[in-house]
Amino acid sequence: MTDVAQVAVICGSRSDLPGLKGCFDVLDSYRIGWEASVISAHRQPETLRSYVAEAEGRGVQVFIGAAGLAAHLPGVLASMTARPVIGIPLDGGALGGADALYSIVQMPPGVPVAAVAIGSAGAKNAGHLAARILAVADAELASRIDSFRGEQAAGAEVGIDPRA
Ligand code: RP5
Repeated sequence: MTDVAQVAVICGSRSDLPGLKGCFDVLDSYRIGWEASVISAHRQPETLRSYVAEAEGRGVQVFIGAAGLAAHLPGVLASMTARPVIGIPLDGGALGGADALYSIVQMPPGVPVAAVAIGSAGAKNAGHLAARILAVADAELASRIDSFRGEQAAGAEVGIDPRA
């Protein structure tokens, strides 16, 4: 794994961290360097702005924002960087994550956020999507993604007995 973080994962609350394990595991599986921070978009907007600028300066290429409830974080991230932003809606309240999903997926035109599924499936897919973005300029990573896809396809194969 590269020591340089290419992906920055930011969540809005410490309580969000357990839901992101799948994202970290997927990034590790592709040997992508990542860093994680807890910064609230609505409680610490200045901290978030400084962090994004510093992260870009260190070489971060893709930002992943994870939040529940009104889930401003991915959209605010997209307002602060021209690099790709992936948003993970977390299931943190009475609306089962639909609130966060709508908030993330309904960004106005010109401020794009790539929304993934609610919860752990989305956390994993955020890692896969970040890998695919980085793989556009990284042939070795692209090859690791191809291997994963091959393994996934093999795992999905079902033996069908034509006589049955
Ligand atoms: C969001 O509100 C966070 O991402 C978290 O999912 C939710 C609750 O935050 P805390 O009350 O734990 O800070 O901003």
